Amino acid sequence: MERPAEEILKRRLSPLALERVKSIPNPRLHEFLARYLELLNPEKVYVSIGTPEDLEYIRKKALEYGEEKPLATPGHTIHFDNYGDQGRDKKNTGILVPKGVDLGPSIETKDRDWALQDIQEIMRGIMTGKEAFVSFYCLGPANSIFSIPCVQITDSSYVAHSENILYRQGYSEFLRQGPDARFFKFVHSQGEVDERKTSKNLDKRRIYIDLEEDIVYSVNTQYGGNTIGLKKLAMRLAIYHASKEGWLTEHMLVMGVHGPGGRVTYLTGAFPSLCGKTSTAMLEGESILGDDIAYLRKKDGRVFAVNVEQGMFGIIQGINSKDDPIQWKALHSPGEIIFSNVLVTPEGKVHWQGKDGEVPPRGENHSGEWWIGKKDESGKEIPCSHPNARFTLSLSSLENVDPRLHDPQGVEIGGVVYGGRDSDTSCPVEESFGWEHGIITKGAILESETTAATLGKVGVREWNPMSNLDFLSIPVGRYIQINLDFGKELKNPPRIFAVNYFLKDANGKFLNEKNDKKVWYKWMELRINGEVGALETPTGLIPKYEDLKPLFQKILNKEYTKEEYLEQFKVRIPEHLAKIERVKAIFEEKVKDTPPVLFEVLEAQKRRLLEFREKFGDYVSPDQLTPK
Ligand code: SPV
Ligand code: MN
Repeated sequence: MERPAEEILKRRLSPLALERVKSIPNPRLHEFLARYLELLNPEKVYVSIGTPEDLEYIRKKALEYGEEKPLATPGHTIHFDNYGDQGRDKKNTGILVPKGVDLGPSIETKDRDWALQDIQEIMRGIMTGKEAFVSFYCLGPANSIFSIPCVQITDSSYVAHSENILYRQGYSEFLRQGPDARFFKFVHSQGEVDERKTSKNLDKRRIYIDLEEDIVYSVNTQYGGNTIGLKKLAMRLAIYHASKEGWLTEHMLVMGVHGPGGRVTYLTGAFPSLCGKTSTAMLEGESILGDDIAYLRKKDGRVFAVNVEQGMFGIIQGINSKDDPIQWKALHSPGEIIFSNVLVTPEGKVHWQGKDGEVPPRGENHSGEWWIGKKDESGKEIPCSHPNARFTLSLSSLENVDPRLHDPQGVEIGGVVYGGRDSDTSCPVEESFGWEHGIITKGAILESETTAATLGKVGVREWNPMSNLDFLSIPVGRYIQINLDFGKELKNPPRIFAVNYFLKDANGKFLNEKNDKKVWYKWMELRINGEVGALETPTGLIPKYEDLKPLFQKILNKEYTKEEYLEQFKVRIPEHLAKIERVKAIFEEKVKDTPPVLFEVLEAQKRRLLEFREKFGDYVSPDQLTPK
């Protein structure tokens, strides 16, 4: 260890903590810890290497410091975020860029010199009198080409506890990779807290991502999406590196879809937040590898994916015993779960919007003491739980966890799915004509109606390429080009599909039930394995009624009528044309370096739609389509 890092660490760490840190043969790690412990000035530092005692210590501290409270079920705790800190803060989250670098208008950036000074000022001495936790993790399975070691400093025992559930421990990965390790660094402080132990100084909330040093700073916030370093903060760093090295970091679930004869076909799926990603990954009868973030790499002309995480920070709104039996069971069993921003009754039971049973008349929720009918400052009724309320648990506590979750090779991907919240344009499931067509028309032009996962207005249609716009750290045009290039030189590229769970009729009623998606995944599995045909539309390939009907019968024990099918799968030409015009304008005005092929593919799609309209009118029934 170089001085003065050694001197600082000696002064700041206990002999055991120092020994743990010094055992990692990486001077850059020592310097990082020394630099930030000095700046933050905690009263004491706990260095966790992920032993059972370390994990227990952090669990206990979360209770002792009041960031979590115990619930009636053993192992369950509740954490509240500040009423104004219930989602990702897009405005105050920025990629730090040197002068002259422009990532385009869709990506929030901050001038690097200014931001570093700003954050250092906010963070100087912010942990005075507090305990800091230093933990080591690994993104992706250990011992693998995917592995990225990470180190986190935080003064929030809730954040450290959450990370212990959500991520693989990484101390041994630091030891294995030694001085050459490329590692990510996270510095978080919740800042001053109020009497409810929630971050108080939200006006000084900052989340800054420094690509140059692979450091993310987060301060004066507790909400997981702003603070859990390895989640969406690491994602920006990983996207940057992946873009230079020819692999992909995606906002994607990874799941095994179980086909006939015990066959398992692995799919990844990208959905904006609060659009059914977790419920898809948790479909009954299938197996889950991950519900949020995937790394994808190519090997021997094939695509392999891993889950970056090993736990779930899932949305709890709407979870009920009928639609979500596995989550329901896990959420009602003893074991380690952190609930956040749900209602807690005086008996220590939890309730959330859409849960079975009656809403309890009173309790504590994200707004403090709560009773039915309570209104916020603007006179709006406060629901029993926040729509972005969450639960944190380990995937190992789920009965449907896929046995290959920790496979260092990853799983070979047969299909990639894109889906958004779209009330009037796309049909429930459609395959693209190929990789390029899929990346462009299913991924790059994806739109979705906004949700409560980010602060701001809900229900506004927004363009969200690959559901990844919030997390991009490179220009959008380049990101799309990298996705297009990734499909080159593949022996049998994964099929690309679009799904839409949110299609509505003219009266605003959903055309599908929540569980109909089970059938779409079985159909995709059969398509990937060449076992069903399809009908060709101007925008892709849709299922035939005769293939869906028996699947509905078998999987859902449901009579699927021809009328339902025709309504759900009709080609909505005016809406598709309008969408092309909307997104073309965005690409022309807001995206630098759009790959020219994007415009060509959209033009060709527009031509096909116009020809179709000429022949069949505005709305085309699947009965009029040609089998393929
Ligand atoms: C999302 O919002 O996409 C999430 C939760 O998965 S967060 O950690 O806030 O990103
Ligand atoms: Mn997410």
